[in-house]
Amino acid sequence: MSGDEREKRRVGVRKNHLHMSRAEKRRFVNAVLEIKRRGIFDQFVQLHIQINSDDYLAKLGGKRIGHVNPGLFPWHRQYLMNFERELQKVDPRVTLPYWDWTTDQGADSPLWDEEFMGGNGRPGDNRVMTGPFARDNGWKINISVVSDGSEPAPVNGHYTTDDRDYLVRDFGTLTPNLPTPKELQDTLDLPVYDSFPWNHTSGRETPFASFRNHLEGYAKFPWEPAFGKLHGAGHVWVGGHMMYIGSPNDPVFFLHHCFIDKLWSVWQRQHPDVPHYLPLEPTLDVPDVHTKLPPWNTLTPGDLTDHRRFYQYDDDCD
Ligand SMILES: [Cu+2]
Repeated sequence: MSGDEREKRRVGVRKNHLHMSRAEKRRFVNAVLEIKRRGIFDQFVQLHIQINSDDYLAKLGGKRIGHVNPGLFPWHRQYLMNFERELQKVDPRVTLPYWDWTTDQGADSPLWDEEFMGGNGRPGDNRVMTGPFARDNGWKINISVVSDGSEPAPVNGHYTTDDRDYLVRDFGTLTPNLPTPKELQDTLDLPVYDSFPWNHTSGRETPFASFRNHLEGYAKFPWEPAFGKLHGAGHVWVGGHMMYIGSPNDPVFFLHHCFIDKLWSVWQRQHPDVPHYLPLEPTLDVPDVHTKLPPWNTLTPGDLTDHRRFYQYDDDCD
């Protein structure tokens, strides 16, 4: 076994949660609970709130790192890898599961089983009552924020604190449908990673030159009904905490973003001959391929483009 192979083995294979054994799912949940107990989980929530708020406030000009800019994929890739490493310090066999919401839809998915993510919020206050992340089972939200209402929540960096200490979900209320395979494929077919002005308006006009913005959900095709598709729709369909910049408070965030991360690699395989990250040259306000991504300042989008350096997906060889 080469050093490379050893490294892969250590980091492991990320699977669709539908293909994980009960034991694998239990180990994942237990590791999440343990890093929550150690205070590490909430550090990830805090970092996401800070970065996402700054990103949204700068959407029309100003430094953006992880959202509404090309850095969406590499920033979240590093964020997820750091999270996965914390889980692996608890249990080296754990890897992040992913949730393919194009085929795995509805409140009856095993995703929402009592032993895994738990279920929807109850009527009225939308408080999650079942599973490991229910307040009564010990999952306490320590850093909860909601959009302050001054702008539409999906792009609002202004927030207020929320004193509810329990996880909230509200399946399908603000958007009844999760994305379809066709909706995803139309976006995967776009051959250009991203384009000027590198924000939530990129790729809105023909020739729709922003895979990133279409997948993030702020651009749509004329035949599609609304903004907020794909990445956005996953957040909004789950509702509750997943709606806001503190969305990592809901552990399903990591399964949702793991699928987003996988989709960057699927898109790369479909478009082998185009740049897999843009911009290539220094560009105002957004990371180019050689920018070390804050706040870690260790890896660049170029370093992060090929996930196989770090881990594998279950269907990488298809
Ligand atoms: Cu995010």
